[in-house]
Amino acid sequence: MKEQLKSIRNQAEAELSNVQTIQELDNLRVKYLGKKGELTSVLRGMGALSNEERPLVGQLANEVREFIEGKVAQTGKELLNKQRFAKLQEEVIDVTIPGKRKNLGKKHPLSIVMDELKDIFIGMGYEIAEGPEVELDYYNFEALNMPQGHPARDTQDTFYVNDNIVLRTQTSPVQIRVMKDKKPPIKIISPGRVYRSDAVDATHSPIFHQVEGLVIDKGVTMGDLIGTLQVFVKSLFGENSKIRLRPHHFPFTEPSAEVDVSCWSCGGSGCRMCKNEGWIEVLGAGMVHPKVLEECGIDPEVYSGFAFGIGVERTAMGRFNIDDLRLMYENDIRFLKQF
Ligand code: 2NL
Repeated sequence: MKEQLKSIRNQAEAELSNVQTIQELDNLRVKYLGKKGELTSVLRGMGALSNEERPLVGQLANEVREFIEGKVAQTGKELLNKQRFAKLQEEVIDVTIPGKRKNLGKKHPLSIVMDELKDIFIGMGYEIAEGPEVELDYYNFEALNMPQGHPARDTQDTFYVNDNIVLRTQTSPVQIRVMKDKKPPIKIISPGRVYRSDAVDATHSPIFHQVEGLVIDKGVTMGDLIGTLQVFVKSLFGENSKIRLRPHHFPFTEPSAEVDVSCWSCGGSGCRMCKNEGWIEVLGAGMVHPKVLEECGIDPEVYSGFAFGIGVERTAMGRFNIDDLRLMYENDIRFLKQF
């Protein structure tokens, strides 16, 4: 029996030293130490031993058991360590590798100016009105006192979808729709994209942006228009800015004016920015033509109003000193990053 125990011990030691996985280890533990294991079955035979031999064999059996238990525990620890180490190796992170830089976009200069314009007029109590970019000829021209064959139509090279439908050449049709829809008082701006069949160059694009404004109420005068434009220009170009109105003609306003702002670069003394004029044209405006009011169901004997149109591209080019309109539409991040 002593020989048997010793051979169990040696066999267990040999097998345990080859163990690769926790599962294998567990199988060996059961094989040697379990209730039906090899050691137990040897101990079962101890009854047949003499009284002298029994304690000796018992002691040896205990030693072998303790030896195997120790080996199992130690092998278990080693396996666990090995596993952990392998996992750590797998998960190694090289903190010295350069990171991937996120390419953050920037607000487009047109959006910056568009948002500023909206903020200024919202601050003065205006509401924002929107409408279709594909518009009926009626709203884009007829209702604005430009009937078929009117010479002013020629200055707005239009994209026609068919005889009755155009891409809007200004955002005025939005205002026509509001006037037909609601009773005065009306105080709105209509920001948005407009279209003209122009060839592309440094100052022209077939797509551009406008913010038009419209105020209709009893007793609205040219003085209200001028005061509004003064507040607007000071907010956008600075407290010291002044405006100058030059008589002009639009079919949809009477009287009409082109509006200049004192040069934001030199303050009016003359420089490159204003081509030595001291003034820069920023918008057109006027008192809404009685025919336009009438066409929209508003009695010109009771109500009056003013309207104005601001070119967003032109304003942004002035504000940011951009000399070529095409830069606005090329989406070059090196351009966009500058604002
Ligand atoms: C420009 C400046 C302007 C208007 C737009 C307008 C709108 C209605 C009635 C009357 Cl519904 N007027 N808008 C007025 C004056 C100027 O735009 O340079 N346009 C060609």
